[in-house]
Amino acid sequence: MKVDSITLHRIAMPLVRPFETSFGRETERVVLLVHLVTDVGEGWGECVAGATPGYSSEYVEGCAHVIEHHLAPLLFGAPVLRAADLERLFAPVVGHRMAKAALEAAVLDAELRASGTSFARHLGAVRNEVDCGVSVGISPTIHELLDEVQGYVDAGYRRIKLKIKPGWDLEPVRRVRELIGPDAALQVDANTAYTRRDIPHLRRLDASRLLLIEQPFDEEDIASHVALAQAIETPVCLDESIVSAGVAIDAIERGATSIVNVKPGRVGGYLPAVAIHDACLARGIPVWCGGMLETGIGRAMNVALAALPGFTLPGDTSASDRYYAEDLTEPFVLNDGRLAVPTGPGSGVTVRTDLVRAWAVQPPRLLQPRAR
Ligand code: SMG
Ligand code: MG
Repeated sequence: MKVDSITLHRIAMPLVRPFETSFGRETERVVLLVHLVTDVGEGWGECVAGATPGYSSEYVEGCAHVIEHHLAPLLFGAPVLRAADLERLFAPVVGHRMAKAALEAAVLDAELRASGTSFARHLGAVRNEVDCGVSVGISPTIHELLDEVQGYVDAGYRRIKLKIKPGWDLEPVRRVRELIGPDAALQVDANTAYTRRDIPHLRRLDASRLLLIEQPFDEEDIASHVALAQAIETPVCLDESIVSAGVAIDAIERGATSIVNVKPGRVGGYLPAVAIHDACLARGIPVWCGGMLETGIGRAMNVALAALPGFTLPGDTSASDRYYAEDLTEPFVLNDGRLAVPTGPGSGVTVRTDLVRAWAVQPPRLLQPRAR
């Protein structure tokens, strides 16, 4: 394959309700989309970076810059391009995994559409639908939290994840456990809001019989996660810390994580995500698919990934209407707490270019090779 052009689209989509985590509150999602035109057809990719570097060091404008000035020239310069070669092709650019993942998704989409293969088939999916969980933000009051959770339980979600932070942890978690009953799957995500000094406090979460506690400490602080895992009964699950298969294996071997959240954007793409899945499967470590409030484009690909055999826990792969009144593709609709894995070529979904235009916050940026 040869890439003829890359168009970067910046759009903003209003969220159906604000999403608050330990690091901030979002009312809309600003999304960077990548549209490739190649000699074999077109492909779309979605970048999971946020508008600001509040969750990760990457953010929309940084990703757009590194794509335009550093990654696109590598793509245009490749004599024969294959998605499987991208990790090596992009190796001269250090980090910037979310930007790389957006391009990888678009290259994979174009390649698989051209060969008539679905993401699911290509990645190694073994299921045609996946169990879905939902991630519930920090609420202004416990009453509103319980209302929101009840709505998701009624909708059929198979697992609830609560965002926690110091001052919003033991009591909301206890009340939600009380609401949903002792057998319902419940987990928490701190997005690095605690420090090692909080271990005695976090141990008190054991009483709520959680499936796991996700990323309580700084992403570079593996040692504190080891200390917590030794002190607590609740399994510790890393998210932000896991940026590659090597880091995942190291964290597992050190006892920092006994379950892994796999997010393609965080690890540089779907193929690196499959490598982490494989490493975890080989070590008996369950994985689940994380979410970054994706539009239908990223959601389609995530749902395909979540259908691999090692994804044994429900993911943050919620239905489109949990995030958006209108999605960028045909909507993903929950059926008995599950989403169907798309079967069509590539991502299997169709991007509504009318909405890409209508929701644009900047004119599209067209990138082309200088000369061939
Ligand atoms: O896509 O449903 C979703 C969001 C899931 O909680 C979610 N993601 O750390 O796991 C996480 C957070 C990060 C998103 S904040 C931009
Ligand atoms: Mg997380």
